[in-house]
Amino acid sequence: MTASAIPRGPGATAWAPETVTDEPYNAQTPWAALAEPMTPVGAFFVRDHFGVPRTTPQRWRLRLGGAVDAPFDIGYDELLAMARLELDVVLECAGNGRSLMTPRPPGLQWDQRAVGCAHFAGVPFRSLAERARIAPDAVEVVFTGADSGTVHGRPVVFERSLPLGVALHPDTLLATHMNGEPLAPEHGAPVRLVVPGRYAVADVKWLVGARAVTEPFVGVFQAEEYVYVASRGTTDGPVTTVRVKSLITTPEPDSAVRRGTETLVRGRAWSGAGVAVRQVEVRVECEDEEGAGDRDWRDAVLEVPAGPYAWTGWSYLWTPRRPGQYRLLARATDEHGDTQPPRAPWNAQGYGCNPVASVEVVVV
Ligand SMILES: Nc1nc2c(c(=O)[nH]1)N[C@H]1C(S)=C(S)[C@@H](COP(=O)(O)O)O[C@H]1N2
Ligand SMILES: [Mo]
Repeated sequence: MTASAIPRGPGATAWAPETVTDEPYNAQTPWAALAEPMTPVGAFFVRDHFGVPRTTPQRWRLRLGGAVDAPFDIGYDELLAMARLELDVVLECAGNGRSLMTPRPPGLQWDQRAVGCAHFAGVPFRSLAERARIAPDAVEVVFTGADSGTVHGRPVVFERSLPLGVALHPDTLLATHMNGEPLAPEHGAPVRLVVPGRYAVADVKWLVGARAVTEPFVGVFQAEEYVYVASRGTTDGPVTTVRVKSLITTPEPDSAVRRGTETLVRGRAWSGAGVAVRQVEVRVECEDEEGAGDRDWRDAVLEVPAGPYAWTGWSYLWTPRRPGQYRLLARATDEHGDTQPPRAPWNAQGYGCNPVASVEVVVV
């Protein structure tokens, strides 16, 4: 998918994300926008911990330092002049779907829509790291945002680290553009990190610093928040790779479908770290009448994704026979054989919630 295929112009401003909290501003992607192959910027979910720090491309500088031989600063124009890379990437908040967990963990009560897929353009971080010459004993790179605030009563700057191998991956991007436009303020203008296939907390917005470190970083957003705690079925530790997941985008939840009408059930599926979606299955359950629904899982038709880090569109043709209350279920499996579990794998902070997708509709 190219940036030019993204609907823009007057219609683009009609999109607005659905507010979850006002201060700081957090919002999820509306259902209609999730039906688009690339999520319009104006509809893309927003996750801010401290609010938007304002800067301009003219004033912006990025400092590369820490355990490096040749620390340096770089400005926006110089960054734009470097060799560029374009990638379609799914961004998903690690807390996406938290409201589906029982008992409900504290935190933002996202439903399933703290997710979007966009076309990013920028410069691989690796190009800058080569110039700085990272020391041989460095183990991680800490990325610093321009935003700060108070967490657990302590002053904190937004910082996250990546293992050296991930930071230096050729697709780890210092993004300047999203869907063909310079980054919007709420999405990290002028430069943010985009780490394909990792939960989006890795994608530090309003990036102003990157420093190599010789000991693992233990900042608040690394070692206290965005950590699996008391996980059922998985080991504890910081959130990393995105888990395989799907979303049913049409019909929308609680909508009405006509009996006897061919209905195209549609959705999206994705997994982490460039791992392809191999299969999406759909199941239709009727809640009113025993046996009226189709209790088997059936294969959906997969579209070809725009790239290794983009989501996969899928569809399934359904003709409801009887009126009643129905539940549509979707289950994605990736090429590693990982599949969505029937129930959310619970953990205390509510991360990595990837149960089978479900939508309730009424057949009239
Ligand atoms: N500097 C900074 N970067 C940040 C955050 C933040 O609060 N400050 N939030 C992170 C989280 S938790 C997510 S899910 C993504 C959300 O990116 P978006 O708002 O562009 O959708 O940004 C990440 N990068
Ligand atoms: Mo997030």
